[in-house]
Amino acid sequence: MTGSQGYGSGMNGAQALLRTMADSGVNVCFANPGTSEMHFVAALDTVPELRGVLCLFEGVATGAADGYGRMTGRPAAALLHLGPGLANGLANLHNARRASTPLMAVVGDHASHHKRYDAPLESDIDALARTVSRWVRRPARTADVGADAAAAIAAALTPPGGVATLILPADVSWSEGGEPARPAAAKRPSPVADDTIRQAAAALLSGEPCVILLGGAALRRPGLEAASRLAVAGRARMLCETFPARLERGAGLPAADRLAYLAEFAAAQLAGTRHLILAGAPAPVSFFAYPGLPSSPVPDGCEVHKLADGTDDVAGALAALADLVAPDAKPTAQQPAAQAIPDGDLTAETAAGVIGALLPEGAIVCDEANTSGLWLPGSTAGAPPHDWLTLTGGAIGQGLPLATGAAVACPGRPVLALEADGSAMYTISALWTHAREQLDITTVIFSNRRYAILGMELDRVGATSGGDAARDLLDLSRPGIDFAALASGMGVPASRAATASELAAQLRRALAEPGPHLIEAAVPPPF
Ligand SMILES: Cc1ncc(C[n+]2csc(CCOP(=O)(O)OP(=O)(O)O)c2C)c(N)n1
Repeated sequence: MTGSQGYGSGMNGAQALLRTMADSGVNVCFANPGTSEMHFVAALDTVPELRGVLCLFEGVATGAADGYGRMTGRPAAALLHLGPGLANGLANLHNARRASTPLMAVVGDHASHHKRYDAPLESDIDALARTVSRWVRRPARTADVGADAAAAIAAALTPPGGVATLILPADVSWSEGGEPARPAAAKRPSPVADDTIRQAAAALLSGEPCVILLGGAALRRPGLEAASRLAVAGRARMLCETFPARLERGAGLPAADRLAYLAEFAAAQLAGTRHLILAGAPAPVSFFAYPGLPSSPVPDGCEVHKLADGTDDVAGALAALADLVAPDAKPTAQQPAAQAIPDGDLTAETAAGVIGALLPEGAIVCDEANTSGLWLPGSTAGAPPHDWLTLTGGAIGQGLPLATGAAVACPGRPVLALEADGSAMYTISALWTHAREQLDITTVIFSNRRYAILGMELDRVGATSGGDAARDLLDLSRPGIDFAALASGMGVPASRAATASELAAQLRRALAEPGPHLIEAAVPPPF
């Protein structure tokens, strides 16, 4: 049989699926299973190369698979229970889609003959899956499961990467006749046409103000260094997309400022630009519409050139462009900057100072600090080299799950989850998985007891009549949330810091000890 590896008979659909996944390099499954996935669960014992990681909410499983995919470039699986399980996982699948993360969602469904009875968990799984997936398939026969799984993994890996969803009917899973399949070849990024590179070169040589906007794969060292050559030669300023999936930064790497979240600030960063060259980033747009403000921060009269998108070899295109217009330029490197540990009151700014001073080499930072994160880019710029992962799709509740997946992906590296309190509460049960798997994750909760950003947005959208009732809906102080108690209740050692020096002492200790920790940093809202 095509694709069969000669395992012979005696395998059910689930066993063929797991065998295919492991053979195709899917080695981790973040799971929250139910009855329809029991054969998948049972098959884990027959395929030891596939590690199951239990998550207590589907949004944790999907966010963890996102973090894993961002750090390895390979898909993890998220195992979800029918439509409601998928629905619980959708927000973080949305973030994964925005991050272009390779990810395989496996959603169990009722047995084919059971569907027409409209049992309580019956729903339109395919429709839900399509909102976030680039590929959706439900094998109709057990013999197809292996080949469909291999196709799903290839689809997830097709540049720039995305979510592929395999919907697995219970009877297809439990029936005998499964056929494992060989890995299907995934496409590679395409080389950028010479003409496109020449057009970008002409813009850079025009003498008019140019900005090169970097995103996706351009934010790793080779892309950053090629873009830096353009900047050094005075051909363009380099900027980074607002919410990168994974940005390599710190001492020894070229520094790229991120385009601001607030449209007015982004417009100021782009003011006067005549050529905006997109290298792995989409054209920038304002996160929201505001009365009287434009949706795009790109100035009038600025020409937008697409050098490369996520399907292209963006680093190769940047290097070719640099060879054309900046042949002798060498990339710059951010100098190490030793930070003094700040003293006194704990604020978002002093907390950022502490984190900048103590950030260990090779750290993976999962940044969902929201308004408390304003000072982090500055305070960590000269820290030892690290990766910075952000909230790509704006759906909060991502940081703790993302850290879970990053830590599973990179067991030798320290992971720092920098979390705003409101966002942390969406997927707080991720802490239980941090403890269960003994992941080396230090979580810092910026406990400002508000939805602070929404207080600002209330004014910015012109909802000025907002009074006490409106402000009350953005308040998290009644009752105050005791994050240290929540964490220790889930097996994560925790503490609370009320001053900058307490934060420094607790962070030092947490980073020095293996395994998970949580520090609740009591900070006032920045505005
Ligand atoms: C899934 C999802 N639900 C709701 C929102 C709307 N929202 C945006 S920011 C925010 C509150 C953020 O508060 P917190 O995480 O505490 O950060 P802070 O603004 O205080 O820094 C909410 C509810 C969202 N972005 N995503």
